[in-house]
Amino acid sequence: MSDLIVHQLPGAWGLPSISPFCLKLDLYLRIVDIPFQTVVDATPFRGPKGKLPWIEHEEKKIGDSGFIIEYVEKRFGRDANAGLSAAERAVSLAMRRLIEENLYWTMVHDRWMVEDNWRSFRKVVLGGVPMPLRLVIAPLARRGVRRQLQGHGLGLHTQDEIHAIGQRDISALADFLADKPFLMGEKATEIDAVAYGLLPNIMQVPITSPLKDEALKRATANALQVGEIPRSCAR
Ligand SMILES: N[C@@H](CCC(=O)N[C@@H](CS)C(=O)NCC(=O)O)C(=O)O
Repeated sequence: MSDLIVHQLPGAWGLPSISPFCLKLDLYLRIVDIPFQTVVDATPFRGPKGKLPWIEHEEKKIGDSGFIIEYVEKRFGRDANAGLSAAERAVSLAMRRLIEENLYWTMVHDRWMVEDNWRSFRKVVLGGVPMPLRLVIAPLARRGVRRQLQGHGLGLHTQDEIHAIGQRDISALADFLADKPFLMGEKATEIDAVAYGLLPNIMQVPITSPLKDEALKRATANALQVGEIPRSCAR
């Protein structure tokens, strides 16, 4: 049994985790073939950064999927980006920022701020919190997310503007992928874990969203298909 323990948010809708960052780490560890155990946390508060995912390994607790991947690379001597040139690594990093620092927040807006979506999503995201505590936590958590969205800047835009921003990101990703099997070419690299942590969390979620519509529209044209990376990385 592996001594690498990954704490993550629960799964739903056929996904191992409803958190893009948790799903990213899950996929990354499969790409570099490192065994791990998962522990499902109902809330992110226990982690060293107060967010999920986080890991426990050899007495260490590490938060943030990016730092965890750096740690894993050093500790296990694996690098999913090994075959990439410096320029390709730079492109991959820029793409990662687009997905994690921008597109991610448009998804957060859709789940937490769009009234109809929130009504169904809150039962899933807070599903591990017992009643009646969940009723108390739900509006507080939502207020916290609203503040994060405003601090980011995205939350200052109208809903239509936010959707247009997210759709442009999805379209850019689909254009970049084009007819390649993976984003950087023939092999899965870190950026595939990043992208396929987030995209199924948009496409496979039973909510109404122009982001989902855009992703599904583009998915028919190329490999942006739900489950493509998990299948090809399955241990
Ligand atoms: N930069 C972090 C982001 C992690 C993150 O935002 N996780 C979300 C779940 S998708 C979370 O725990 N949010 C709780 C909060 O912000 O209070 C990473 O790469 O791990």
